[in-house]
Amino acid sequence: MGDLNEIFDLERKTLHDVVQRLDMSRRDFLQFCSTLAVAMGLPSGAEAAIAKAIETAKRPSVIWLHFQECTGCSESLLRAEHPTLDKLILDVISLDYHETLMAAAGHQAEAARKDAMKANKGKYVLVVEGAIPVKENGIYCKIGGQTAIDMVKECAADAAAVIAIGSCASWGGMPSTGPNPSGSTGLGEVLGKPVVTIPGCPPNPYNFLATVVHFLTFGKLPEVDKLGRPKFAYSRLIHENCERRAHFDAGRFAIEFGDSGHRQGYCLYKLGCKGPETYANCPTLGFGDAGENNWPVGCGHPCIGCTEKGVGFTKPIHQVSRMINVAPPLQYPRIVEEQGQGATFASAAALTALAAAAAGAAAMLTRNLGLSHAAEEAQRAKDASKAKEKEGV
Ligand code: FSX
Ligand code: SF4
Ligand code: F3S
Repeated sequence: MGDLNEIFDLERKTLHDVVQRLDMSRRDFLQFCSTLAVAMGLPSGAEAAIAKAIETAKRPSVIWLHFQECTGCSESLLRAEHPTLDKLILDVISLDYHETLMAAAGHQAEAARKDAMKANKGKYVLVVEGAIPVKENGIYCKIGGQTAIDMVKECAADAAAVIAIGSCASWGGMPSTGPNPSGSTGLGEVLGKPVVTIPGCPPNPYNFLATVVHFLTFGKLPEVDKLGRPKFAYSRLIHENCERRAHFDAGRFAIEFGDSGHRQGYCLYKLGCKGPETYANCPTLGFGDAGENNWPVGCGHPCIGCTEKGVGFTKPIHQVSRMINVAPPLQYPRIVEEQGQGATFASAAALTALAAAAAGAAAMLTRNLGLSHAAEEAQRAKDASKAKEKEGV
């Protein structure tokens, strides 16, 4: 790690240069480096190493390919404000080929790609956006007469690092939704080896930036989970960090869009929120630099599980989520017994019976949550009358 004081030294020409080019104050630049360090879960002092890498490291050449997608990944990057993408292109990466952003077209564009590959052989970063169709030898997606399959294999052969950006490139995403007529799939499957994936539709631009800066700072890509996702961004369930979690725990749910629960910001579980089975840092990072709570659930829409293979674009949006590791409590004990209603043997027995029923039916909690409110109330009444029967009332 570098020495923070060295980086903070205003007299250093390089830092002065970099903040000039980024059009940021020195304080904002260092704050940007700290934010990235925190986002990556790096220890204190890492911000200095990041600042130094951005300041001095040679910008890696990036070749960015587009296949079956909506260009939302690039769009979300263009919405990153601190710093903006154009400044990042100049100062952090050298974007040598990007069909949407480059001025060149046709043969000129293809020549730019080949030149960048040749000049940076073994050193460039390949970023792939969009799914790759594999049916009929990949004829459903061609660029310059070359199939996506061939182009991606050609570009990956001499890349120093390969990153799949967005859910489409990570595992097929939206284009792979059934019946998937073109056989759309993810980059790793086509290359036959694991790649770093930054899923999300679109992905959070800071997760991509942090991954690239990690490569720049440490010369390697960050640690990933079994699906290739950087652990710093995808190791926690959305449900664990959601601001509506207290409502979930308290059993307060929006039942319909626009109902009073929805308007009061209650939990969206019963509207099909997939936060309980989706790993991503959306609640903590937010999107679009538009202030707090700017993420799907924060805006009142259930998470559709866009970062999660087998959930996003696979499960119906209204279907209730699988609970991976957190079941909501069915009830809490009263802290203070109500006045004049001391516990009797009969009520203690009833509580024991209820507790046993609750414990034995832990798996049913999840199922119960999927029931409509009316059905749930009916279920509760039934359980209560059963308990009374046992009590002999
Ligand atoms: Fe779109 Fe990217 Fe979704 Fe896919 O993002 S935002 S369809 S993940 O490949 O352009
Ligand atoms: Fe948040 Fe969704 Fe979990 Fe409710 S179910 S707490 S809205 S992530
Ligand atoms: Fe996607 Fe859910 Fe985050 S829909 S953007 S993973 S909140």
